[in-house]
Amino acid sequence: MRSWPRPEIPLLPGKGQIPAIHDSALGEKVASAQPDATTATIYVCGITPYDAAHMGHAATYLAFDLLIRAWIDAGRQVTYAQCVTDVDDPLLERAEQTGQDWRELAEEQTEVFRREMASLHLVPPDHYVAVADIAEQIAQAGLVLQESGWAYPVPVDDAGPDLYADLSADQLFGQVAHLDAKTMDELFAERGGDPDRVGKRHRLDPLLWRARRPGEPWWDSPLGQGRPGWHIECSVIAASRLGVPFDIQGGGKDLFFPHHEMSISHLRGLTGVASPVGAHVHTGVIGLDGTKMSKSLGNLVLVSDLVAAGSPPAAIRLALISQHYRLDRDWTDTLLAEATQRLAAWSEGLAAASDEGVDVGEGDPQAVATLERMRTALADDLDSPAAIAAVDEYVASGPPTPGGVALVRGAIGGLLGVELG
Ligand code: 5CA
Ligand code: ZN
Repeated sequence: MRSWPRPEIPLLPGKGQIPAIHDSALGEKVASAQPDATTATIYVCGITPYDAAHMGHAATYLAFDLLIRAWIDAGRQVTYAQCVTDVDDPLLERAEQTGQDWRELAEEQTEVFRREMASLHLVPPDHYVAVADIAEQIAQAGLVLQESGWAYPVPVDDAGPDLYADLSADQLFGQVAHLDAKTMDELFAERGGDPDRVGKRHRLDPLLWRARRPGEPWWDSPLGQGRPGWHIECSVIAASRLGVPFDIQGGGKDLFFPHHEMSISHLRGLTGVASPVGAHVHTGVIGLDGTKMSKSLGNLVLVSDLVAAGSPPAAIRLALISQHYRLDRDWTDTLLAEATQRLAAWSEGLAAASDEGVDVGEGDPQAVATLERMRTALADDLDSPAAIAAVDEYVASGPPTPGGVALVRGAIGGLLGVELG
């Protein structure tokens, strides 16, 4: 489906490094892309579009945007895929409650999200894929899993059957989250699973295909009429748009179990590749007054509301990246006020008027050093606070040269995605 417009990304002199990134499955930093490849590939779990994007969503997508920008700066071609989970219980329930057609609700909220992502200057995915558009392809994948003994039917009265993955087929299951059986069971129940469904072989086995039920959306498919389960959508989109192995599987921390554990397991079943993902990357949780910001709780600060209230998107962006992406942290007015102040200081200190015709960076070793510090910081698990500190110091160090201004403005725009006024 349609993505959003691509922001302009200034090209910088020299070359950045491929970032090391914290792999949450290994618990250590690894190279975020293959050393000898020309491309880098990333799958980031997309939104379930039943409400506008909040600061938690924005922070998560911004983290991966920093990585993509660092890859581009390192000279890589990037292929980026993201889903839209437009066929899912919470969305269907919301549509039911409000009497809105579920497709209309999904399209409306996806459009709000596109606008927000564009206003925050996020690089758009090359493959932006709605589940409703690939339901049949997902069923086909379910059939492949069933034929190879990785999935089994569970009968349904007056319909069906449903199809479930058989996790016992996957010898490597559990290696993303490394959780004990009790915790897996609890998290599975908490996060959309159905441990008590009668007829399953194991409580954790996840749904792949749900047979048509009255009043629910359905598609014709090789598995009969029905709709896709959750985790398999991400496996199918990643495998078909990126191929395996791909470099990064990304999302918020709340997705590491069961979602990423399950979708990687499905990928193994579909492709036979033991390690279909280079690194699992998870972002910290954004909260409000100490509680996770979430659509289901309703404690939201929306990007669109802040922009409507007059906050420049660049300040929102700078506020969200002023802390490290893996930190659980609160969104606060103070954070935004500090970023607004910083943006003003940068814009004033790096006024662009006189940079025309100047060789970028020439005669300003401090600006060149600032760019290198920013690159080094971002190459170390996307340390955006350290990259921002490097700019702060440059701006505070006195009147810069015109060439230095051009270089540092370019670095701020290209690496941090912040455009100065
Ligand atoms: N559609 C699924 C993924 S396939 C989904 O989780 N959708 S979502 O709309 O609930 O979340 C979209 C992304 O935002 C996910 O990566 C999720 O982990 C992340 N996210 C949601 N809430 C927060 C939060 N409070 N802080 C940080 N990230 C969050
Ligand atoms: Zn996902």
